[in-house]
Amino acid sequence: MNIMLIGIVGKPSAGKSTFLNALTMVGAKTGSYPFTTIEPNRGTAYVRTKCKCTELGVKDNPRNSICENGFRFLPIQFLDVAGLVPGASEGRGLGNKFLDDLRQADLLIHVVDASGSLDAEGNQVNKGSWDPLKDVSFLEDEIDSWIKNIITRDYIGMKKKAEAEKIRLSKLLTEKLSGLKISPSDISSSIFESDIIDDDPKTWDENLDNLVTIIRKKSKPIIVVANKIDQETAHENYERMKEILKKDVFPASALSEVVLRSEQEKGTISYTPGDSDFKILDEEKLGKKKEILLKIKHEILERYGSTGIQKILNYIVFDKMKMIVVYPVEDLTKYTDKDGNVLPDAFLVPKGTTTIEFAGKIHSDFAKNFINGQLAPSGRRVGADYELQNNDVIKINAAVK
Ligand SMILES: Nc1nc2c(ncn2[C@@H]2O[C@H](COP(=O)(O)OP(=O)(O)OP(=O)(O)O)[C@@H](O)[C@H]2O)c(=O)[nH]1
Ligand SMILES: [Mg+2]
Repeated sequence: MNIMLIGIVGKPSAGKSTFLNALTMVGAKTGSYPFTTIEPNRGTAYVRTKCKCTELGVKDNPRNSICENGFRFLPIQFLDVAGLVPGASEGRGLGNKFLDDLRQADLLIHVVDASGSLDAEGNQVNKGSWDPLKDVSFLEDEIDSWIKNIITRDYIGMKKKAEAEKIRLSKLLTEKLSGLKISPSDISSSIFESDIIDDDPKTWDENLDNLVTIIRKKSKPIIVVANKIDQETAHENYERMKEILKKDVFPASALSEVVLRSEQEKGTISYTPGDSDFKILDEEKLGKKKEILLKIKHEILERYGSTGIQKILNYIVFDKMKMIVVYPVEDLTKYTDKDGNVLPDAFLVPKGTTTIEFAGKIHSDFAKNFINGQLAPSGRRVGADYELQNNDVIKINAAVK
């Protein structure tokens, strides 16, 4: 089953690699100079959900995920790319290379320096002198230009081919954009929402920009992170961003999360990502760091409820992408796989996924030879079109061929 891939984007020095480290502790290189990252960094982060094991009263043996204190942590892939500067889609900075790294992303996290202390190219300027809202519109424009360039590179040829071979332009467009993880249904609904009439080329020319924006919003939704919220100039900017953008803006301090997680790893504090507090365990070993931690406690955790990092991840997966958790099993009474592992796998699938679609994701043969599904613990049989519910434990029955 494909794991969700989220791209981390933004201008140089906004804190993208720090954000990845905060989520994953992979140790990506960070620095206060632009283009610290050149080759993309990958990492795995985990969303936290209540594990089914508590409800069923069993001790589980997770394989594809982690269970801790009754919480299931499910993996999500992250890609932290090089900084984006104006004109990137035309090849400036590290240009298209970075954009091409994002082809497979399901969603983008735009890390913004909310303190307003970096110019468009990521160079330090006076604190608060740059308006971070400019970064938001600029990034959307760059992604649009990137998609549009891919289409227009061969637009005339595409139109000629459509006319000569009597193929719909939308079909050729779908082929062209298939490498960008843009689904045929996103493309057809985008065409529907624009003023394009599929077999009238003139309407395509007039509405292409609009179409590209609609496609981008559907296929690469963007969540804005108002990072460096620990800086004094950041809060006001964040409030303004929230007011103007209305949704999908979150305050965060990636650096604070990195500090908390590394102290937790050293054993000086006890802290669970997403929590609004921590406990000091070893004051002596902590030494001078105690001051920094207390500052994080008062200025970030108490003010915003958390560092923002884990909250953003959960928002993306469960609210924005509307994913649910499903546990496939072989044995309906013991909730085990064929090797006796209890609740071994927990998968994130989009809400609305049917039993047969789920079967196909586990194994293509399961979908081909599908008989029905059975829910645990009730044993209730469900058909191919049953829409899976969050926390369903299901056995797929397939004919043995
Ligand atoms: N105060 C503060 N500083 C931060 C925060 N997040 C990152 N930084 C600092 O910002 C600088 C840039 O961070 P990086 O994570 O390297 O930025 P990047 O976006 O990956 O930069 P490039 O790879 O050059 O594009 C570093 O000095 C970080 O320590 C934060 O939440 N608060
Ligand atoms: Mg970086």
